Formats: sequence, C-alpha cells, structure tokens
Amino acid sequence: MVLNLSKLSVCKLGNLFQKQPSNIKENSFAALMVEPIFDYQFRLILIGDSTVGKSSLLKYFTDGKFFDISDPTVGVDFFARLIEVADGTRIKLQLWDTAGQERFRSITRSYYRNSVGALVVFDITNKKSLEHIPMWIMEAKRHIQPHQAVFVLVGTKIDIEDEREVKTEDAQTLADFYGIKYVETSALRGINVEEAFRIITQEIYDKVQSGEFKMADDWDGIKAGFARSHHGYSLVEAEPTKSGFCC
Ligand SMILES: Nc1nc2c(ncn2[C@@H]2O[C@H](COP(=O)(O)OP(=O)(O)O)[C@@H](O)[C@H]2O)c(=O)[nH]1
Ligand SMILES: [Mg+2]
Repeated sequence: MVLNLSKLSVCKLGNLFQKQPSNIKENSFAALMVEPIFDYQFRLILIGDSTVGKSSLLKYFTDGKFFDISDPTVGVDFFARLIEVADGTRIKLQLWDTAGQERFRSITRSYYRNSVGALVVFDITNKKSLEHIPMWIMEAKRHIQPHQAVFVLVGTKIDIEDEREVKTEDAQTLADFYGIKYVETSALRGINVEEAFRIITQEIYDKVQSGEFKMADDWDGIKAGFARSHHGYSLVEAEPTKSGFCC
C-alpha cells in the first residue's frame, strides 16, 4: 500500500468530506481505503465584479454557511469540495477565488490558465455588474485558450428581490447569446448555490466523457485523481499545494 499524503493534503482531504454522508468519517484513513476519494479533479474559478458575492458563494458551497463579513482576502485563496455527478463519479472541485484583485481588473493570466470552468458572477441588484459580464467572459477566454472551459452565468442575492435591477429574462438572454447556462442564487438563503456548482461540474464531466475535453500533462484544469492497483492503493494528490491555506 502506498499512501503519499503530505500533512497539508490530509487536511485538505478532510475538508472535502465536510458535506459527505455520515458513513464517511473525516480524516479517516479507513474511509480512504474503502472508498475511492475522487476520480477526477476539476479546477474552477469565479469571476465578476468586486462585491457581487463570489466569496460568499464559495464559502456557502464549501462550508454550508453564509458569512456576513466583507473579507479582504490577501493573496490567492482556494477551497475544495467533493461532488458526485449523475453516474456516481466523484469529482474533487478545486475552487479558486480572486481574493480582491478583481477590484483592480488585475487578475493574472495564471489565475485563468489552469481552469476548466468559470462561474461568471453578477449581482441582480446591480445592473452594472451584468453589463461587465461580456468583459469578464472575453478576458477569461483570452487567457484560458488554447484550452477550453465551461462557463455558467450566475446571478446572486435573489433574497433581496425588492432591490432587483436585472430582470431574469435579460440575464437569460445574455446567457443564451454566449450559449451558456444561467442560474439565480442566494448565498444568504442557500438558494441554488449547490445547483450552480453542480451544473458546471456535470457539463465539464459530460465533455470529458465525450472526449471534447482532454487531460494534458502541462495543464491542471482536469486531473485524474485516484489510482488503485491490485496490490493496494496508490493515493496521489492531483496537484501539489502551491499557495492558499486550509483548516
Ligand atoms: N443579501 C445578500 N447579500 C450577499 C449575498 N452574497 C453576498 N452578499 C453580500 O455582498 C457583499 C460582498 O460579498 P462577497 O462574497 O465578499 O463578494 P465578492 O467581492 O464578489 O467576493 C458582502 O457584504 C456579502 O455579505 C447574498 O446572497 N445575499
Ligand atoms: Mg471575494
């Protein structure tokens, strides 16, 4: 049996199971040995204007809670969570947050280039944030190429409906123009947050299955995450930890 886990990766894997069924124990090597950890790792990013609610979406998705604090994160922040697609395949989502750079439109190429999916986020109570969506999509496509990625348009803060400035139909029209899906969410109320991540994950997985998206050695967008041999388990972190923090 080969277990190649750094202290930090054990910690990260523990976090992955936060929202899994109770029969899988957190940080339990026994659990690691009887269940495949993940079959693929997809790296996703969230883009959109500052304050639209990107970090809140991520925190709700990974912690199941809304944090009412404006978090001026410094540096690169990333989160992870395990999700199952329709056929039961386990996907580890590695989720990168722009950590404040979006205020200055200074997101670097490296933030985009290893991503296979982008949630393009605007605030339904802020029309300008929708008007900036074409810029965000253009910027992401420019940096992601030659690789391809799945985009999903996400409207946030539907719990404050009386402040709505963007009609659902208008956002849907924009999404249709780009040929992408649209979902309206509230991180405060926990509405459709899971759905948004599920939609993008399933779409990427379908493209992997059909052969449209392929893994590449020099690209971290999609990684195979787990290998099992007849002699035991070989557990390999899909990507070495570079930055960010966990626990
Ligand atoms: N009412 C409401 N406020 C939200 C929601 N999501 C985020 N916010 C608030 O919007 C502000 C910016 O959120 P944040 O996640 O930091 O946005 P980011 O800059 O895009 O990462 C904060 O004050 C959050 O509390 C939501 O679903 N509903
Ligand atoms: Mg943020």
